[in-house]
Amino acid sequence: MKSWLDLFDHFAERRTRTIAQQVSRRSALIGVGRVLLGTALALPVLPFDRSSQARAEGHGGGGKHKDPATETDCDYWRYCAVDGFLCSCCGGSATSCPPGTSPSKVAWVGTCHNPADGRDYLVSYNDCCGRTTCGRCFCNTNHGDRPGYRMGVHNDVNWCMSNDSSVYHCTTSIIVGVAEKD
Ligand code: ABN
Repeated sequence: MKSWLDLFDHFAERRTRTIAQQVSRRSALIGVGRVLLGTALALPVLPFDRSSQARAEGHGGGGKHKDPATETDCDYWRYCAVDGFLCSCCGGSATSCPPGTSPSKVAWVGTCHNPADGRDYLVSYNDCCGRTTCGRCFCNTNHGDRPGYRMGVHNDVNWCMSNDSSVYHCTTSIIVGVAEKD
């Protein structure tokens, strides 16, 4: 008595022989080629979720580089030497303190390159004082910062220290000068 496996083998062999007799090698290869080409063309347009790739390339919220960056993004050019929470995310703007806070009397100053016009700008990073820490959009680019034992060139400092209230809220980035062109 033949088993199911033998019957299946027999059926498969008969089908293969019939197909081999009816279909030429060339048309079989053309068929396989069509299937491969169709797959290659169809797969890239299928609606896959590519958002993680976009985020890795910086087109999302916390990515590397976004072009052009806006004033709530840490990689916005004028934030090149900041250490603090961006006031633009805290109810103020890149250049103004949020309501209920006042700008620090002393500040850290950095030099940042503006890719839009190819010039270098002197940027004053004044802290905004008088309300508890904002906690949004922390940005720690710190270009030009040196270790704490070199106090005059160290930026991890609460610049509200000489205001009436030394409570730190967020940091602004105000252009105070432009470098001469070579
Ligand atoms: N300049 C921002 C800041 C505030 C408090 C402590 C460190 C840094």
